[in-house]
Amino acid sequence: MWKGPVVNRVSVLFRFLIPRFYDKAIMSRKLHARRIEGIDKNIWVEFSQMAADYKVVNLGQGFPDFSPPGFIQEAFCKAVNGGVPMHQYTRGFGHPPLVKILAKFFSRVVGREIDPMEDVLVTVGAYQALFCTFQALIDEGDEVIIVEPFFDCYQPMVMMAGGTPVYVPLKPREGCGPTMSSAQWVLSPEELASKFTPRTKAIVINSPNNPLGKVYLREELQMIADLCIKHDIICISDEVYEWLTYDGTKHVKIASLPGMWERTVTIGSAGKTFSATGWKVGWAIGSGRVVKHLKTVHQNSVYHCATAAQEAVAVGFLKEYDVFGTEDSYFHQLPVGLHEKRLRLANCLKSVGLKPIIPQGGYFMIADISDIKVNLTDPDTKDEPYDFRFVKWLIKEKGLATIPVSAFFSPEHRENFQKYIRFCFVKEDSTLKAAEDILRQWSDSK
Ligand code: IK2
Repeated sequence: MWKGPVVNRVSVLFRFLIPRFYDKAIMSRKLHARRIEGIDKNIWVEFSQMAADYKVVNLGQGFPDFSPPGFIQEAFCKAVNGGVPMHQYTRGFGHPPLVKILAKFFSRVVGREIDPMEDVLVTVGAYQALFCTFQALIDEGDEVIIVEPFFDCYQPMVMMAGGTPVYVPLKPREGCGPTMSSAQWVLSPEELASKFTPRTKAIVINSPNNPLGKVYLREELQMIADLCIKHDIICISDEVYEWLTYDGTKHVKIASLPGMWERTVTIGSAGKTFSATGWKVGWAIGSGRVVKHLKTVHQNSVYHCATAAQEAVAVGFLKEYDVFGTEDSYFHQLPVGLHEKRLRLANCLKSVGLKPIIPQGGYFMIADISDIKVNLTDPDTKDEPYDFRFVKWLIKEKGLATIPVSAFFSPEHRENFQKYIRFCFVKEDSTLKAAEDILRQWSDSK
């Protein structure tokens, strides 16, 4: 006979004989922390699942459906076969070979000496670099200016840190012709200036921008930099698509402008850089005075990223350092290949009556769907924004996955941006062809 304490026996009986009652009894207290209230929805979770469930042609989430370049795959294999140290912990703030080459590489780009041990933090993708930045720098009551449209995670991350997002939109200039470019979407300097208050702690910018593809000009960055300096705030600059620009557009690092190094955290991603999004290696680079606080969050949360993946990324950057600016560089080859895909997608979208906005950078294209008439009758989606309903219909009825653009806007402004959907073009030509076939067949059947 079981001899446990009476309380335990009663508890076990209670638990196994009356499970429903027991569950209710323990679940009646509030389980979740306040910081996660209202941020449980996530477009990547929702739409990636739908794309998988419906076995679609996937121009949704931003990942290449082709292999990374051979040299980086070989580097990974070599790392994995490289003996015991490659399978064990390395330095928590970044594998030494990786932080050294990141510092060397970006010293050249930013035009100043970057200290590998002080100024660089390696993270689990750019996502974790963003998380560490917001957690380390934003306090309860701080305001963070976010430029719309924005990569969706900025908003929940600011809120989780206790901050308040304050939005300022990029808007299309008046009188744009029928073919619009992301260059025509601009910030109003007056509107931006009006968002600064004594509580403003930081601004988040993203160039090239996801989803619009806007690449900020030096003058636009200078205007933002002047405000950052005037109001003594931090600039969080998400530059994960920094090598992907088209038609001669140049990406400029805001950290390279006078007075900005000390107050800028620049976020990067090896996943985007080397077409290996599953490796989840990213980084934050900035003055050691700022980055040391990100390290505090990192050491108390993730602590360490996969050693072999970091080793491979280091080898990739070492190679790129030597060929930088030449045709042998992957940072040259990838945008050259994507330029063709971008034109191809734009032509196809136009031919079926969608109005694409031609991106200057990145690997997404948004298109205006307002001229396409579709009878959206699914009762399950009736309370959702129009673009969400449209994208779900396109997945279910036509087998093509895209992403609704209102997800990249604040709840306050979402309503005004329900007429766009986002296409990802970092895909094999065969995938783009399959998407074209779907769109053309649909267009012919109307
Ligand atoms: N910052 C931006 C601007 C990103 O686009 C991403 C990755 N986005 O990919 C999903 C999509 O838009 O389809 C990140 C940060 C995160 O990058 P990483 O994968 O390195 O964490």
